[in-house]
Amino acid sequence: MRDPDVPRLPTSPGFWRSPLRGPWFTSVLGLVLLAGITVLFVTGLVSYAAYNPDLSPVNDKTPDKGILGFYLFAWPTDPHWLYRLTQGVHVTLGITLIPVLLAKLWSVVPRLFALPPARSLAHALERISLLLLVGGALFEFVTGVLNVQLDYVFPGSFYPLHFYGAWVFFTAFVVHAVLKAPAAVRNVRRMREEGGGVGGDVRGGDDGGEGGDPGDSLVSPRPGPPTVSRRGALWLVGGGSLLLFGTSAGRSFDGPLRETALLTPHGGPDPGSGPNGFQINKTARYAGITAAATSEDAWRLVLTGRTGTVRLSRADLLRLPAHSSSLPIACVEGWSTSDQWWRGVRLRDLAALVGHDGDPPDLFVESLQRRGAFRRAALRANQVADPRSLLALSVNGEDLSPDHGYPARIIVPAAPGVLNTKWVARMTFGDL
Ligand SMILES: Nc1nc2c(c(=O)[nH]1)N[C@H]1C(S)=C(S)[C@@H](COP(=O)(O)O)O[C@H]1N2
Ligand SMILES: [Mo]
Repeated sequence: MRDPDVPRLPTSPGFWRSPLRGPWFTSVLGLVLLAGITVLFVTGLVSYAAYNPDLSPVNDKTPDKGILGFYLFAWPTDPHWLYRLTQGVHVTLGITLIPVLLAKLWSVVPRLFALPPARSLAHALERISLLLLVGGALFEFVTGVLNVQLDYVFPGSFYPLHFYGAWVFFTAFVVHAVLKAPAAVRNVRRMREEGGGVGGDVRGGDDGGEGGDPGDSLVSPRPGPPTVSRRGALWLVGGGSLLLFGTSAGRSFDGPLRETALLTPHGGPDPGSGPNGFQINKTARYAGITAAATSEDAWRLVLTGRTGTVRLSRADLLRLPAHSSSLPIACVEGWSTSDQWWRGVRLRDLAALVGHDGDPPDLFVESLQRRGAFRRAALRANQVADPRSLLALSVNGEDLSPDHGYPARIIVPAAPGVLNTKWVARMTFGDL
């Protein structure tokens, strides 16, 4: 039965009756998000930089980034697990924060409906920034999760959307944090001193520059009976986060731990076991790579550089000095493998074959693959020069499997997986 005293419209403060809502609950969640979203923003910008977008239009996932690319820097090759760490943190933390974000939005939902829409210019500006904040947060989390789970299901590429969205969202986030963080800290402190907080019955509290208007307060003017304590609600949110963390963090590891990643990676192909038994992104079949095209007779690597063009069969490559490096694959989707033992020819040795001795230049790599955004990539000179950077022919002591890029693939330390081109057909050294 509906209580006839309870207003019907969400614009009326009395409509929202949960006794959980209040400055303390909102402040705790807000402070968690302040820390978490800052890390998401930094690791996100870093991820974009790792593509070396200023190197070549081929790598540039957001061609019209303009001044938003001001911070780009040459992506290093050390430590070799760098991208594995930054992107693992980005995706795992993003997934883990989902319950916190939802709880935070729930805790302030009466405010989103509050009337009048604006009491003053300052209030109007604050509410507009709030729209950008809520919209931006939902947009960033939804696009991120969809990309990790389903690959690219957007109208338009994921990269520009997520990148521009991040800047809009983070700008609103900074405005919001500057306005609210001091009050949030005060609230949490005061509640602790007064013994309120988790268990206490909180009515007062600082609304952070709302002018003390009771109609705008987070506390319901006619609270209903509690269905869960404030402590219970925090456990629920924290438990939800823990559950998401526990079912996604394993994607950054091998063996039984990966099996715990129930939510991710997105049901990719089963890599099987053995030397090539580690996570596969796109299969040879998906990429349209046929056995005929990669056969000993058909396949040639075409190297071009200062002194012209050289064509090498796989047997020719096997006669060149072979080197090993232990390197992971680390995908933008957040999953990674532990170090695999790759063996092949150094990129800088291949550069030397076409006239770039000593100081190798940038490199443009093209795959046999005909379609798809990841069939080509540009590598920076520092990546080519690194002695661990290989055109790999084998992994863990066995020839590359078709799905891992047979006859030959790129592997570069610290780089995002997308730069580790599979089924390489052409390598062009020199100014890009
Ligand atoms: N030709 C080609 N190379 C490619 C890709 C691709 O789609 N086509 N995917 C890239 C991406 S996004 C990743 S994460 C790695 C994955 O390598 P793996 O499937 O061997 O684990 O390959 C990279 N190399
Ligand atoms: Mo990837």
